[in-house]
Amino acid sequence: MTDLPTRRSRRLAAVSQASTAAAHESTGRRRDRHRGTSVDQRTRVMGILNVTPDSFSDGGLHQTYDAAVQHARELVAGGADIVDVGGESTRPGSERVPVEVEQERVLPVVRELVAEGITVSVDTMNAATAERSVELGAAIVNDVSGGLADPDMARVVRDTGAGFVVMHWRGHSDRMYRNAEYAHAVDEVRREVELRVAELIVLGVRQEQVVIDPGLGFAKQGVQNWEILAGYERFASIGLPVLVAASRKRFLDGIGSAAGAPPKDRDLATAAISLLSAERGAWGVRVHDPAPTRAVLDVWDAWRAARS
Ligand code: PMM
Repeated sequence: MTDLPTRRSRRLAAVSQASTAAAHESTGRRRDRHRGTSVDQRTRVMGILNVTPDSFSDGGLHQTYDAAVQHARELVAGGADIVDVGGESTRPGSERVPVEVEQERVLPVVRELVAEGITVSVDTMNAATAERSVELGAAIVNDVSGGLADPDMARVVRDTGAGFVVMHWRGHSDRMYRNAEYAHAVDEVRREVELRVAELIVLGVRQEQVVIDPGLGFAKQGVQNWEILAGYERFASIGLPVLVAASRKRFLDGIGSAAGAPPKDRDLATAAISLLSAERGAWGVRVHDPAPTRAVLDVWDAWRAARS
């Protein structure tokens, strides 16, 4: 932490201490026993709460405060360890929403969930939203741009000490697929993630704060997503915890469900990816419906517990 003199900075420093502890608690990590690829820790289930009118799978379903809080409780009842609250859709082609609108959507919900003792992550590309959310008690900032969309994000993460999900990103949703060109997707995504983390470390973010995410569906088309999943170990070998966020994404269409079926029919395929990710030691999986994922992870836990 830097030594900052203002009242606001002192408040941030207090938040920082609390949220660093919470982030380490929720990441299950301590500096001395951090192992990105270990399989002896439980994979966390991050339940998705989109307080948006237009997210690809659950847009409009949890748009009011009451509906959002209710759904968060359902996510926890279904087995979520963390609730990831977002107020801006990143679906392909979506436009940015004003930061005030995003904050009106997410901040009251973050406040309430924290008050209910739920571990909260805030899904935002805006530093101001991240900062307010952490002040309200969010433990983790989940930024699909890995801090690239807002030049102030690294400072907020550094000063608050929050956990930071750094996703692979090649630009905003309006040009997402134009950027999906790779000679070798795994090598290039890995290199870009590693570079982004190195930049963040230079900006003062601590390695212990970071979880990496290869960004399935973001500037990746069809089979490129499968290549990324099949290359899981290459991402894990960066040495940082990995979040896998495949839930209901388009590349799952027709696998475990009929081709063209609605996104919510992809939960079985999502759960299979959760299991394969857990088996490889993923830090967490981000899902719309925690129940099927929780079920397969419980099976995995029971399987491991019986090992002699
Ligand atoms: N995908 C979406 C939103 N946030 N965050 C992370 N870390 N990784 C993702 O792949 C990701 C994300 C896409 O929209 P959704 O909220 O409906 O899944």
